[in-house]
Amino acid sequence: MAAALASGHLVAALVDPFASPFLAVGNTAIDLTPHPVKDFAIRTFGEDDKTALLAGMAFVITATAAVAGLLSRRSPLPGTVLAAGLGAVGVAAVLARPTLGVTAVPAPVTSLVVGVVVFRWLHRLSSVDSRRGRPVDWRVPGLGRRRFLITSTAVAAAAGAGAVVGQLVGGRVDVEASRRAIRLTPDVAAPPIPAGADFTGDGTPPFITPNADFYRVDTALSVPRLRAQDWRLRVHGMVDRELVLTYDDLLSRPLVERTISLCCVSNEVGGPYISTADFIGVSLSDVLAEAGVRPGADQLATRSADGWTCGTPVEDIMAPGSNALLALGMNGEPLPAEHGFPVRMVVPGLYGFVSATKWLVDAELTTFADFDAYWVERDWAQRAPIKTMSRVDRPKPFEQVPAGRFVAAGVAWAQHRGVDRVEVRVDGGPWQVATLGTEVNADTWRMWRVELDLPAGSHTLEARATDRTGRAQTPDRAEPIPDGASGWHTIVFTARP
Ligand SMILES: Nc1nc2c(c(=O)[nH]1)N[C@H]1C(S)=C(S)[C@@H](COP(=O)(O)O)O[C@H]1N2
Ligand SMILES: [Mo]
Repeated sequence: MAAALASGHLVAALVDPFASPFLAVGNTAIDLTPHPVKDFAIRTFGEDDKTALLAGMAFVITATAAVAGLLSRRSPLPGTVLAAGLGAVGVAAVLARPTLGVTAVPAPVTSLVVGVVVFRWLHRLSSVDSRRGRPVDWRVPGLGRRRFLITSTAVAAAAGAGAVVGQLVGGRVDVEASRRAIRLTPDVAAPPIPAGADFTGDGTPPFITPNADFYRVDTALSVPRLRAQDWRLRVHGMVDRELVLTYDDLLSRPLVERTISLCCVSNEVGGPYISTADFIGVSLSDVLAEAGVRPGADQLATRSADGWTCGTPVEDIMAPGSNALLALGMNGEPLPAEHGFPVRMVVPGLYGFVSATKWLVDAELTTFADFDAYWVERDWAQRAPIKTMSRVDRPKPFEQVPAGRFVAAGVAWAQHRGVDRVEVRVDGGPWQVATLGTEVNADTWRMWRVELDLPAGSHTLEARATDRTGRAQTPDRAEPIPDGASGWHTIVFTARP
């Protein structure tokens, strides 16, 4: 099994790293996973969900191989059938990947052939003592046993080396060199974050999330590796003229910088999947206007280099002041690879799954009637504006705090509408208006703090936000699926005398 997987990985490195049967099977597993299981994985493993999947696959493959070996003590047939069967699964997975064509097939076919041939070879070595022409007697140490053990160890070592070489060769596209060569100087810089925009001393996150801490959510088992100089974006479909844009084309346009909070629809009430950055990019509505959007096109369907798809309402992009960007950078540097280098979309006010395509390579103007994007096919909503929401960061659930004067703090967001008010109440008492951090713009989160006077004992704290349209955050609890969680974040904690 090791030889099969490693040889396929190595050949894939030469054709397309995503053609590695191990990765292709993993990526197909992600796409086929029923959403309750996917939700469970995100909740349980958080951003380590991909490591968990790879470890699980390695375990299943090792266990299957061990069972096949035991079943093959007499005849090589069971192991041969298994090696061919798993090889066929690899071929099927590669053919099912949306971005891989027939040119990728040599990788899983190599795995299949190497798996079968190596298994039969080792099986013969283990069962026939070639010098004496009779079966190896495993109870007696001797040449036959030694030859088998040495050969199989050598095969395992060669497989390990092959996998490492494949990993190195597959990663030869030097994304970091491409990133380092780029300088992004916005023509219109974002205003500096004013003093008093966050309350980090009271427990809120810093206003700008450092790139390394920015939440990450995507279906990519291995991050697509594209160089800026190779990148192209095709804008087509219901347009007057098709466009093909290069990275340099984008750099020659006005670059704007804008502070925007991005958040994920799978965030539970009180969850961590929201972050804020200074995004640098070009106006997406200008690009679409240049292509000429035909009447009736209500959806911009975008696709990433690894075949993920997203559908965004055209009206949200074209509305004056939409601030929709083809983003090239965040927080002063080119996008990190895991956040979509070279180019991603950012549309303030919409959850990421309907707006924030990373590793963007294709944009087609179409209609909602004609095309369902990746998550829509999996029962999530076609349209998903961000719901007005607030989160309590201090106190933490079940925290023990001193009784008396206590400062509770957190964040609220209602991107594109703006946060107007946050209120907090303790033990179902009167709502108390919180002090808001200095507003940065309507597309970002807003921090809040409130001074409480707490008697000793157990308490329940609730928070609710109201946006600039006057709509208060609903107390009605909803699950993230299909269009975002709702309800008040409620914290139970204790004040110690
Ligand atoms: N190519 C691609 N882009 C994607 C996704 C994805 O799975 N693949 N996930 C989307 C979702 S669900 C969210 S919430 C945002 C998250 O962006 P981030 O990882 O930079 O925070 O990216 C969006 N863009
Ligand atoms: Mo998301």
